[in-house]
Amino acid sequence: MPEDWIRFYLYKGPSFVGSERGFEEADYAVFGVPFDSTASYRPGSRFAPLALRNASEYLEFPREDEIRLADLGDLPLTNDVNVMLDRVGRVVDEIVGAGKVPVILGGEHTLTLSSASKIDKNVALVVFDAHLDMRDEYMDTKVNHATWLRRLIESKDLEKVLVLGARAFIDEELAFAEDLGVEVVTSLEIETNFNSVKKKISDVLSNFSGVYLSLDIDVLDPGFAPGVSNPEPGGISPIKFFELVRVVSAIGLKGLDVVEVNPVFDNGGASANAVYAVYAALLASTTSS
Ligand SMILES: [Mn+2]
Repeated sequence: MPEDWIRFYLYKGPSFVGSERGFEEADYAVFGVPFDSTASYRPGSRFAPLALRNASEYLEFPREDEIRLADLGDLPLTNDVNVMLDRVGRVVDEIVGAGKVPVILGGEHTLTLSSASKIDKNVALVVFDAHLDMRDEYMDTKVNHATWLRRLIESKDLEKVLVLGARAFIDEELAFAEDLGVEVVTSLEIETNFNSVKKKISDVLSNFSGVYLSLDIDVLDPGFAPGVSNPEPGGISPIKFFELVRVVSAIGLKGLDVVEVNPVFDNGGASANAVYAVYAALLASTTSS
């Protein structure tokens, strides 16, 4: 090929964990969703897919070659939440249809309403998040980053939903969670009772054939991860986060997303922790199967 010199001398920009693997050779298919149009406090998570790729190229990961992933690129920009959800669903369908696991780089949390709706029976939904995202309505809209989990539960019969690290919610959300059997583990429980929480999570998930894992990086304390759109004090530490991610992912990942990183407010901590959590999840899922 006459253009070989272009690939030899020049670099087209970061890919997730430096992957140059094609879709056919991958077990995990990564794509970005640069969308933050329903942001209520600090917009900017649309810049996260690029920031996560950038951070991922500078971190070092033992055994990263065991994780066979392809970075497919980003969805095109849109300001319409329904268009974004439709595109996420179409791409997830293609990836799952090819027998691969989707790994989604958000963007705001709303995207999970579409990706997690593709969950099969006997797959648990596990969400790490400071928030419950189960409001009925927020800032005059029904579909946004603060309501998506309620919309998902209303539209799909999920066998098990676990929310880990929660600490910021209103009474209406807690009541909805209790009524629908959503299990909520607070950040206080994780920080003060770590070993029993860890055992409880692995006991609950042992009955399932797989997990869809949604990682909202605001689950971490803002001291570790300041660059998120809605920082909430009193969060968990990275070491405990990675360990719980490992325990959950060892069940077998059927899908994963990492959301709410906001590079506009980040000092690098949120991006690096997000990438490391994804790496911990993929390695645990790969080596347990
Ligand atoms: Mn959140």
